Amino acid sequence: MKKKQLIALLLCGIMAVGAFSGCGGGEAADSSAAEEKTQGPENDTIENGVVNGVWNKEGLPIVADGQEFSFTVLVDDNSSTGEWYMIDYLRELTGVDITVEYYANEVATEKLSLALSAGDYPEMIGGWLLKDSDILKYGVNQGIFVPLEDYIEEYAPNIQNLIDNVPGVREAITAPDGHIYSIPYVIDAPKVDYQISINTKWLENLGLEMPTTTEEFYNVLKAFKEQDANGNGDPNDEIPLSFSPTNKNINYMMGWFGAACDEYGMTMEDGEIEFVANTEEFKEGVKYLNKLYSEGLIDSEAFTQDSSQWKAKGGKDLFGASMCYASSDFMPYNAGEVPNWQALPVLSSENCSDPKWFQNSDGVSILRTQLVVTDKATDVGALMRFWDTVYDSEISIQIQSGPIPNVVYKEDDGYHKIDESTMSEEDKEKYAWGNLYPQALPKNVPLGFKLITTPELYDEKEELEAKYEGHLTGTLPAYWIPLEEADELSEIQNAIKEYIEQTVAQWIAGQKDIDSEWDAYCEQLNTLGLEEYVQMRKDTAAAAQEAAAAGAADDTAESTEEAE
Ligand SMILES: [Ca+2]
Repeated sequence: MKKKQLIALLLCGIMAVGAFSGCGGGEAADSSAAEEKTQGPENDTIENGVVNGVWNKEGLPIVADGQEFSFTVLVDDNSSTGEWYMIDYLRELTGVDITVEYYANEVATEKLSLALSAGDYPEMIGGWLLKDSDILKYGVNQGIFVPLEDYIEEYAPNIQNLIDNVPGVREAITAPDGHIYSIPYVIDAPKVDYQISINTKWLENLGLEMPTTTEEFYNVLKAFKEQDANGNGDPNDEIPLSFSPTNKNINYMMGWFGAACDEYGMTMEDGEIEFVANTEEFKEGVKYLNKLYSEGLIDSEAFTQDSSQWKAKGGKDLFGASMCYASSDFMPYNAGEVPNWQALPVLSSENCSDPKWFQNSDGVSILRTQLVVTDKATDVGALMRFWDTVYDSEISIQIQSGPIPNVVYKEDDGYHKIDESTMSEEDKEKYAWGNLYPQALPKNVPLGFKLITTPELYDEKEELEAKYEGHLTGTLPAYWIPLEEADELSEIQNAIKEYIEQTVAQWIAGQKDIDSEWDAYCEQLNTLGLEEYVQMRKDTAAAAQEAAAAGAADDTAESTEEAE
């Protein structure tokens, strides 16, 4: 570390002890950050394939004969023992002595915040501890987090492969200054996170067709309410429609009327970012749900229940339909079984023949705050080689599913799970998911990977995606809230979300009248800062794409000038 930077950090630490004053953004920190960015793999010495006299540029083990290399990563994890089977395995395989400093999430977050302000933090930080704003503050502004792109390119082909070949990764992880401060964690994600699932057994019991329009859905829910749809002899215990308490996602249903959006009212329309929670289409959707509610077709506890209440009712076969991640959330089924539940089609309505459902992802989630290197690291290249070993797909599969051959075995058609009944209780515990690896840390399970189990587990999302094809909004682009406005804009963002949520719930439940209050609602959104917020989303999305494009073009060029 540069001497000047060390002094800046020490001063910071002293200031932080004296008062909780903000640290950084100052001149000293900024200039040392720029200096740090001129460092890179070109400063490493390589002799006979050994880098900096300590580690092998290629192959395993990583640490050269007779040498030592160690580092510490701080992570949130709930392990009771601090023992992870695959961490031990990686130590042996690489020769790198990794120390995992772990605490439960809230404790770890607090420890990290104190450590950063005191200047006493480990070489790496991982898991769910950092936010976007931390990357901006400690990476872009203060240079405490180290730019990794050159090291990745030089020493980490598995990681570089994700950046180069998975669409959207480079855009998502490139910070506004064009640098990459984190190792990307790329995982499979369903295109649709929340859906309405409908009870096909109830449809069958009452001789009803799967509804395809809002009018048909209304009639089905009415039949569910009026008849003994679950067939238990009581015609009055049916709850036609409920919502998962964790994510009601009421705004997704507005897509039946032409205004599908997320909790902030944002969506994609013809490739453009738009706010639609103040449109006539949105209003029509709220009125439809109000009609369902007023006729007793929506769970009277929809806005108050907790997860256990929701699951208890679902488990007793009281739901005809529910917003959920998957029906197995409230009505579990075993491998080999097909549930009596299917995704409700994207419904068309009187004024909307091209209905949409909100699209959560393009099939992958790209997490960009899951693993960073700090300026305490003595040899960033060695760290990248360690994580590149973790990112070997077969090692990541074992991190995810269990070691080969103890739990997983490979055949020509892929990776299989061994028959669990042949495992001892001791092994089941030893190879349990949370005992394999601190699973908040990233890994690189190949996209689309499925561990083959016998019998097969039914995939609800597969059925959903086939049905929703052609009806998805497209995904909102990644963005960084500008650091200097982060507090203000985060506040606006939260205020808009809460206001929409609260008002819509009151309208649906009939506590307030939408027709007489609609104009005031639109007005209040503007007062909260809607225009400024939407402009920021549009600007930052464009900026994120530009930064990534510049980063890609810069790959082979010197990046030192840019950092000045
Ligand atoms: Ca009944």
